[in-house]
Amino acid sequence: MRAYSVVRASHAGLRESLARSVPPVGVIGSRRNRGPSRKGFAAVDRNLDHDETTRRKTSRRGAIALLAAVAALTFGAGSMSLALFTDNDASTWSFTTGTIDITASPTAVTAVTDMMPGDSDTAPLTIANAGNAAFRYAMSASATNPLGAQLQLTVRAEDAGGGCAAFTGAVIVASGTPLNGAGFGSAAQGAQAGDRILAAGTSEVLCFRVSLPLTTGDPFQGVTSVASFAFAAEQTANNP
Ligand SMILES: [Ca+2]
Repeated sequence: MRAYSVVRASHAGLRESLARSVPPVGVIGSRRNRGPSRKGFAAVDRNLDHDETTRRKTSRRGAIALLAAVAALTFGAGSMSLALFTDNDASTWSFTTGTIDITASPTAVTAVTDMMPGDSDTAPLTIANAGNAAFRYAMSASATNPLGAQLQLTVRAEDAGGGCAAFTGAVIVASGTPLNGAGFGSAAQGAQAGDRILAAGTSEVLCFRVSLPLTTGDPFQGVTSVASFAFAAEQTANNP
């Protein structure tokens, strides 16, 4: 029995070694090709074959399970790379242009009637910057005939105390200037002498005085002329 045990142990060791190496199925049968077995070992070999088959099946199942696990890990690694934390962000940038908007009020000064040589009439005009950027502006006056060449214009800044009643503000258009063609500054692009600057949202009062000289003769009795005052504004930004 001792010899049998040694042989059995040897067979078992060989089977285990073969099982670990997972040889091709055809190799299993090669055990019988290693030489004639002892007849007394036939039953034992059958049992060993059964054990070996069971062990190999278990080993193959383990190998398959191992391969499946590796595949799962590989696939899982791919999935994990798709699930990495990411983030995105964006910014917007809006552009809105400024506005140049000049207003003169009133839009129509109360008409003057029954004017006689030597008379004059004074009215305030409020010039406002209704835009959102600073501007400089100029004014030009025109008057239809027949009185266009007779009427004279004086423009002053408002009185120190406000308004035009005293008509003592700084002279903008000198007394005695023919109304038709009078003005200050220049509508030409850029800063010219006489241009006036108004910051956004501010306004100023200009005092306009129109006079009919005493030298006006009879041909001008009972006639009417209309004067227009044009205000032209331009941006000061990037416009020296
Ligand atoms: Ca100008």
